[in-house]
Amino acid sequence: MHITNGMNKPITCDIFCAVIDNFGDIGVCWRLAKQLVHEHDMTVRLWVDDLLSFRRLHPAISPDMQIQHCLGVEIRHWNSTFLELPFPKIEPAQLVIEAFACELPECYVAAIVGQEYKPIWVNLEYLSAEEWVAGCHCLPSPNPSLPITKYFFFPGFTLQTGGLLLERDLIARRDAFQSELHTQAAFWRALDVPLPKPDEVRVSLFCYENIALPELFSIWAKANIPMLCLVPEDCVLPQVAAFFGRELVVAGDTLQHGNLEVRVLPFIAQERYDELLWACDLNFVRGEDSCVRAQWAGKPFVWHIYPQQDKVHIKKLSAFMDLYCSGLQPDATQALYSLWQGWNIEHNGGQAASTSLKTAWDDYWEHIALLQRHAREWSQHLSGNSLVLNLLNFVQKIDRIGSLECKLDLR
Ligand code: TRH
Repeated sequence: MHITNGMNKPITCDIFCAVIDNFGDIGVCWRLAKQLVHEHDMTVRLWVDDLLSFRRLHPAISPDMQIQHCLGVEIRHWNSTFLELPFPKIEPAQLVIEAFACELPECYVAAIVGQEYKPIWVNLEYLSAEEWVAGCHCLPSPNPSLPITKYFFFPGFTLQTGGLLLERDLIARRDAFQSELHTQAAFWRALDVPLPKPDEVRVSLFCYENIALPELFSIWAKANIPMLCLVPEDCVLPQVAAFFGRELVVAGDTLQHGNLEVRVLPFIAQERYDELLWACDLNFVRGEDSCVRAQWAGKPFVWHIYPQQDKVHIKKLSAFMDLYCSGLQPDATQALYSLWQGWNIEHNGGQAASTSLKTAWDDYWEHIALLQRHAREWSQHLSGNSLVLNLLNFVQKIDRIGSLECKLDLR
């Protein structure tokens, strides 16, 4: 029988994050940790195996420290195998979050099992708009050999899922930023980027290497309006350099071709990246976390999906486009599909796009006012479904139900 600790609301939490690649895993875990501390007064330990990636999102992180404290969160360097340090003997927290099915240390699991009052153990899953998610959200997974159960918790876009990470004050901060020209001006000045010209289109571009990128740049170079494209320093820079016939580009560089100006930005701290998304007319984003943040920005965006094995991502992309476009006018929907499919062409199972990228871009831009309105309404629509509130409600529910957990629908 699962014995829980009869808590009203958990007070302590351990979050485990193994960074597979890039920044999405730690990006999500860091947001979650901060929200639990700042909005729910919890004591959070965040176990991360890659402090160098973490430091790019939050420059105050020191990559060499086993234990450090940042913005109220205790950060532990986990799995530092090169130092051959064993996992410390600690008492598990009341709420244990394993991010994206990373494997918890054996001795930590043994410590969970050894507790008289067992923690609630949740596996926080990747985000997907696919329908099956609603059926799996909150399902228990009893351990085959140990007297402990973990629960699947799926973020998502509908009320049948766990919702999305959204800080309590984010929408208000976004609205203030977007309505205050002097705040935006200060933001651009701090990035050493000139203020927007009246007729200019300002785009942020965060993507994986993408075979469609040179073509998109050519289209923008021939556009009849000035296009300013801001590219954060990351893996796409060699492609940017190649387009401009350069060996190398680095943060601070400005490159011009026709009506396209590209400015390379440094990789900025996570909070500032939100502001970049709020300040641009259009955002190209990727993976998971930047895609969610682009939705909170209430601005039109184009998603470069993270490629997965067995082409799972193709269904994921379609499921999201279907959901996002429900309620959007058919012409604008078609324009969005064409551009997103063109942008994800190499991940699209080899399927050729039905329209050229040039036509897709022109159609998209023709509908930009509608897409802008839709983006705003979409962010409003999503904002009532907070992942952290759902998670804490769920944890309290399990705790109340206790031993009946395996038989009940806990959603
Ligand atoms: O970096 P990503 O591609 O990350 C992930 C991981 O690859 C992960 O393994 C995979 O499963 C997932 O994608 C789907 O993209 P993502 O998720 O958008 O994360 C980027 C993070 O970096 C996000 O928190 C925003 C942040 N960021 C900054 O803080 N500053 C910046 O300048 C930029 C461009 C991004």
